[in-house]
Amino acid sequence: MTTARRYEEAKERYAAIGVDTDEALKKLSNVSISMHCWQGDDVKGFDGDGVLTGGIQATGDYPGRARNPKELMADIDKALSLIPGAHRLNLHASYAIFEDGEFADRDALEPRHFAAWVEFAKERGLGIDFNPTYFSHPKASEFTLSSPDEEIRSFWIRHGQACIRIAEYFATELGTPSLVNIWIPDGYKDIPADRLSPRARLKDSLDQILSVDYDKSKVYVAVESKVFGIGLESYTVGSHEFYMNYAAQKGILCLLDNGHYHPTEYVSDKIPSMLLFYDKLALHVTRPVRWDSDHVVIYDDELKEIAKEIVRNNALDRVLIGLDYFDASINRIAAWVIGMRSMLKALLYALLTPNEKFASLQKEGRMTEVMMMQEELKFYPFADVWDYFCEQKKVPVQNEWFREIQKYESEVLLKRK
Ligand code: RNT
Ligand code: ZN
Repeated sequence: MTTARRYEEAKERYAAIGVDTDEALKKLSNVSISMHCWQGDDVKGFDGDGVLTGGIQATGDYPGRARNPKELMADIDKALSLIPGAHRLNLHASYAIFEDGEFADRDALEPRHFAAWVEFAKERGLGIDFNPTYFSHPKASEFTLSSPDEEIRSFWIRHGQACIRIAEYFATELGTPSLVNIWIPDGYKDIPADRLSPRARLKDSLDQILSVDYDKSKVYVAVESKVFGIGLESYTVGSHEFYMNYAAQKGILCLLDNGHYHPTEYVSDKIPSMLLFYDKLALHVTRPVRWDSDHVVIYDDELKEIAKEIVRNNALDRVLIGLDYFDASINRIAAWVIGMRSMLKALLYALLTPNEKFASLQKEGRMTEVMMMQEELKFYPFADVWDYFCEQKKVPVQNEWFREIQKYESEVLLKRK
């Protein structure tokens, strides 16, 4: 049976429970996910020795890592060609591209160091989001924005300010706002004597970063909290409460990374609360396995719950979805494709749910029916709608995309020695 025929049958089944599949696909078409460049090279970047610090880890040594801007761009292109829809690129400051012999330290970065990325994005119609890089740098060996060393702290404040200017340049050039997400690794391995002072310094540093004059309709600044990092297990300066209060007071965004909470705590449950108090919310979607391991995003229960909270609260235009993981143990381009396709699938699943009907059943206390229908829905012909979407967007349907990966691996990746 053709994909179109299967779609027609699925459409009828969904229509019978009040779900319009055409409408769902239209909404899905408008969704842009920010794809993180750092999956392509194990978070090494181009401006240093490539040693990843900051209490995060990319493990594995699968062949074919992108070693320079040209290779990374080619790999991103390959990935995007296998992902349905129009998306965005998420860059880190450490991915600055320097012309021959030139070098600028993180506090001296300028828009022109990202001109090649803008050109790349323009040609492909991508927006760009941005992240200051507060790790993998000699001045980040201990603390950054919360450093007691004023010289180090001001270096990193200047870095944050530089990143806002660069993001404004992205937004202006590309005609779409740029999210600047601030995450710092600062913390202590063991029980600190003073929990307040580092946070007071972080607060002051953020104030100084935000004091630069920037266009708030072009640049959205977000802060990303964390519970702990490797080697920093006892205390994290940028905790959830710290940033949630800071963001609320300053009118900036919170970014929730679902690997950054206690293992029994769910970001899906936090989304509606955030939506009641903030105009916009940013996400780093990842998959924590026992810790903040940043495994590839797959179509699992929490991903589906996250997607449901975005969709059924009509927040597709208020939640800025970005992915954040780095798996070096498998084909890195496949890792991107699986994560991006999984995120889109989860959103589609949520769009194909009779959300209003479920909400009214809940209101009437008919929770047995809610459970029954939620279980029945799992076996509706969801895959037929997804396949049709891929076909419409002219990307390979089902596992056909993997053939492209195999070809690229043997023709390109395995030659990178
Ligand atoms: C680290 C944070 C942060 C990084 C990226 C590379 O725990 O999740 O977002 O993963 O910025
Ligand atoms: Zn993150």
